Amino acid sequence: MIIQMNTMAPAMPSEAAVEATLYVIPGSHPAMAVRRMLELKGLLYRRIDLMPVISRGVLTALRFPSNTVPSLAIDGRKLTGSREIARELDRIRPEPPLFPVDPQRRVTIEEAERWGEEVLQPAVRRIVWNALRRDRAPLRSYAEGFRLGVPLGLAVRTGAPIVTAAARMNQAGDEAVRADLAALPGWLHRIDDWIAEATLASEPPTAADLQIGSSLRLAMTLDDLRPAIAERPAGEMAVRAIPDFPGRAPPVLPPAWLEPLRSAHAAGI
Ligand SMILES: N[C@@H](CCC(=O)N[C@@H](CS)C(=O)NCC(=O)O)C(=O)O
Repeated sequence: MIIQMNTMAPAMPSEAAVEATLYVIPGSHPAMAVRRMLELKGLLYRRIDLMPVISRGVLTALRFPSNTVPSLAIDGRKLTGSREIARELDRIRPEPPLFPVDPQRRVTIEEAERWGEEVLQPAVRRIVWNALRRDRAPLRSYAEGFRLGVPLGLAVRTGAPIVTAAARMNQAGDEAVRADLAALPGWLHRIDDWIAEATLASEPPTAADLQIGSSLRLAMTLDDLRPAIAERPAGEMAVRAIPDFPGRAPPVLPPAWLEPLRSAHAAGI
């Protein structure tokens, strides 16, 4: 069995219940962003955990607009994509807002959110799949707390074809990932700048904080990357926005690939 239903408590149980079902896969950073959105808004939902790759067929069969997670069925609508879901959640339950009311500030937040989804999110996904292709053992830690319908040990032992397929589907080849790692110091700098100018790190978090924070949280599950992220404003913002993110992978990426990140970190950049 691949689908497993989990009942999640609402953050604010007094809120009127809205019928919602969220489809996720373990380790999915945009799915974690949407989990936090639902939690912050106190929306009761059912979570269905899917296996990576197989998730695509399930979501297609369920007639979601696309075959990726997060996908959310809510109020009779089927939505796919963290950005679309954020907007629908603000419409259904305006408080606390994921987007500011002030139009100019909204544009700024939406730009940061879009960059988070289009640039940072796929890069972190590629890096993590590339790392898991080198060492599958940490898969178990990412699936902690998920109910996939098969024992976790078995899922990890038999997961090689899924990891290979996911790495291929997400274009997580060595060349792309080395380029992502070379770009990462600049991206972290950019996020720190956004925090300094109060575009990011709002309280409660905006859609941009959750979009970017969830990618940073996933990146920080890699021992290869965490030291260069955790103690800077970007890392602190991410932990505030997304307090819990399961998963931990020991060092596995080639040291030469990490050199740009390590030297930027050592230089305090
Ligand atoms: N950019 C999309 C995410 C789309 C996406 O690629 N999601 C991944 C999980 S992070 C997925 O569904 N992968 C399916 C698979 O690995 O088979 C969003 O923000 O919602």
